[in-house]
Amino acid sequence: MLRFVTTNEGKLREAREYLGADAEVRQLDFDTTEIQADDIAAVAAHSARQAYRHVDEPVIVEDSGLFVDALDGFPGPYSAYAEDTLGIERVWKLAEMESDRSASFRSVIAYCDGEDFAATPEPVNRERRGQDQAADERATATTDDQVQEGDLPVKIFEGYVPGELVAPRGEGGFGYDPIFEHDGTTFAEMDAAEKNAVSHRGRALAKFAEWFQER
Ligand code: ITT
Ligand code: NA
Repeated sequence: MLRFVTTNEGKLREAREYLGADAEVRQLDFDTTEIQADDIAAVAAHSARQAYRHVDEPVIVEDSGLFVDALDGFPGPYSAYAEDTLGIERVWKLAEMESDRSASFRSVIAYCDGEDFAATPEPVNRERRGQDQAADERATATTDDQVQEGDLPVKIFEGYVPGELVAPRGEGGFGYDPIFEHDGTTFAEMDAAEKNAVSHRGRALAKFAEWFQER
């Protein structure tokens, strides 16, 4: 059993869709103090430690964000705040003024169960789900497989998906999905399985699931 610390139903639905067969995922609606940082991995790791200390059971935290290239990565780590304050229509309006509307979603899953992962062998033969392996590797090069010294160890899994901002289309998904287009389709026009096959969260979940099964 695995606790997914989140207040976001959309994230939970996608994690269950993905991990359903491998692990029972239970929501832990525990409000961790989300530290303000430029690095979503640091935010996720901090929350995972805090949640693990609170429940004393294996936990995952997922921190994610939308990064708009022409806006120097805004809203990035402030994506939830920008969604609440501006709303996705106005984030789209900001991007609409730019000629380059490329953007990406990034996801970081932080796992903590109080144990040290140093002795755990890395999985070999990674099965790739979704395309764009190069982009995936670019994204993982930064923060993959961190083990923090001197604090509760946290294992980090990262996922990335490139796309483009567009005027809102589609009814599915959550958050910024209606304005994020990947290969001609917005995330809000995909069902959960289709989105997981290509999304930032799906990629991070794929890495996590592969590692977690070995455990
Ligand atoms: P928890 O922290 O409780 O898990 P949250 O919604 O606050 O939930 P984050 O702090 O990670 O999550 O903020 C992520 C923001 O990015 C939030 O506004 C989401 O709606 C948005 N977001 C993340 N993944 C997304 C996705 O797959 N599709 C659309 N929007 C997404
Ligand atoms: Na949050």
